Amino acid sequence: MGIIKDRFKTKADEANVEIKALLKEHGSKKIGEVTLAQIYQGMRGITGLVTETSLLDAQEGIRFRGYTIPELQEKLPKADGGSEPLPEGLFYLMLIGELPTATDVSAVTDILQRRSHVPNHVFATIDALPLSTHPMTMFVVGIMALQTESCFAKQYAKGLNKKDYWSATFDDSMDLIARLPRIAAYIYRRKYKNNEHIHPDGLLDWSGNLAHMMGYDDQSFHELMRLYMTIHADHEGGNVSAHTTHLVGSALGDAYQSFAAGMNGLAGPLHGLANQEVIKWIFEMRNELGSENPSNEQIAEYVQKTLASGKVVPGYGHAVLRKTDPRFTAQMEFGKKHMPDDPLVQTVWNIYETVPPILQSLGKIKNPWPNVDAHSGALLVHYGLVEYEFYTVLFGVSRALGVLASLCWDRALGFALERPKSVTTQLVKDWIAGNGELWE
Ligand code: NMX
Ligand code: MLT
Repeated sequence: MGIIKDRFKTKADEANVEIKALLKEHGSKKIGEVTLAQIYQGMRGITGLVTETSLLDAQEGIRFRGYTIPELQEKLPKADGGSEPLPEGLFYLMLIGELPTATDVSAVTDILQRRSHVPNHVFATIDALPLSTHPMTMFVVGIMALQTESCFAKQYAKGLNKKDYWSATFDDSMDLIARLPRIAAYIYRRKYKNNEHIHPDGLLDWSGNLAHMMGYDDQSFHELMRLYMTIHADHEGGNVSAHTTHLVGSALGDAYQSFAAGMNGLAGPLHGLANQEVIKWIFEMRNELGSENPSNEQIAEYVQKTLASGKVVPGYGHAVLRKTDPRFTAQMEFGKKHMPDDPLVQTVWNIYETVPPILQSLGKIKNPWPNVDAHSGALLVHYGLVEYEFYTVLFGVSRALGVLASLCWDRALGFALERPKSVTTQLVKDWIAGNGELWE
């Protein structure tokens, strides 16, 4: 086994012993109550999953293995001459549970470079789709075409011992993460750059290489990609993409099937597609107003119009967070450092001043503050990446780091098939009338 895989196995063995003892002693303790409203309203606030890689605090935002985003920016190793963390380091942290050294990060980068070959049939499968296909559809199709390479599926078909599930899942996860930048860049160049492709550069880091293959070699864009791939990687286990990956994996779907399912979840406009929706919404507002610099009053009017037409204001609100998303703040800091005078970035900041009081005044929105998607597109547009339908693919490449690290943990900890109980409204009515129960 490789050094990273050995370390993962040691950590997983320790965790298994610890969790067994914990459940033996405390397994029957109650952790909360569930109201009827919660089961009709998206299971908000019901603790029902264990995800080791990160934890979300409603006020403070995400912590990856205990570290906030500013702490990651300070503590994780950087590329030579760079100041943003290398996402390979965050992957190591999520997988192993300890901060990596620069040598550990190089080891991850080396593994990902060595495993990055994408077989030709994957490109041919993507090529079979019409050019008008949404990039997220191409991405999912590409991932599923790659499923032919699954070690887990092949080994399971031959007869795989339960104790070895984690090992094949680990190999699949590494392979898949290594190959995603090539698939994403292929989709980008095929759809938007005349199908003219750029070879990978074996000397670059994982996200630097993605930027390079897409055709962006500005060092400050490489820095943006490193930050982008770090902050989008994980958001604990209950979000749609993480939860879906975990759910499909719980039926022993391999990493390709599980991640592709998660990516279909990310492609929804209330989840990852919101990053394209934000820029589309701002471009439409600028078009309608005929101005690149709408005033706060004009923005407020446009927001009211959006709400009056029964649409959400994209990039605002969150199912768990109750404050400005620290991922928004990290991107705002990047904007202040690299492009403080960019009119689109300034518009994003003006929207930040304008939208929260309006949403707050409606009285029903639990979080009027911006989430990660409110800012990301404007930074990409600054570097010329204006094709906003592609943005969710970038989110997806990053999200692989968190959900696949988690999938490795799911298999290593022997997590069970996920199968919650559902009920009918008739059963609810019977229960209210005093007949029967809603639980077993
Ligand atoms: N604009 C307009 N209305 C909103 C917004 C918003 N940004 N956010 C919430 N609401 C509405 C929501 O639709 C619901 O209305 P109704 O009762 O009529 O159905 C009401 O406010 C209460 O919703 P909440 O409980 O505050 O939010 P919930 O947890 O249901 O939904 C989101 C969370 C993220 C789905 C919601 O805030 C939203 O639709 N935001 C815009 C889309 C977005 O930015 N999504 C990206 C999330 C981050 N990500 O990357 O995944
Ligand atoms: C995410 O990054 O997954 C989103 O913020 C959505 C969520 O956490 O529910």
